[in-house]
Amino acid sequence: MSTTELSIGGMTCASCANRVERKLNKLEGVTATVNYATEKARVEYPDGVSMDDLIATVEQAGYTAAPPA
Ligand code: 9UX
Repeated sequence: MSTTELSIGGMTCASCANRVERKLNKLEGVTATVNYATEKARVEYPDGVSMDDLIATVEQAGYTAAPPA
């Protein structure tokens, strides 16, 4: 299990954060909380999920995601 904080781009209303959150939480073993104000997603994810999986999931929802610097 790992934890990361992704920077989310493209969210233009608070519901966007909920959309991103639900998408990430659909991944097996993933627990995500997205903060619209800070544009950050705190994500706990299992060994079977990669950083690229997380980013691809956010991008499929129509937003951008970047790992911590
Ligand atoms: Mo708000 Mo975001 O109307 O995809 S939900 S812009």
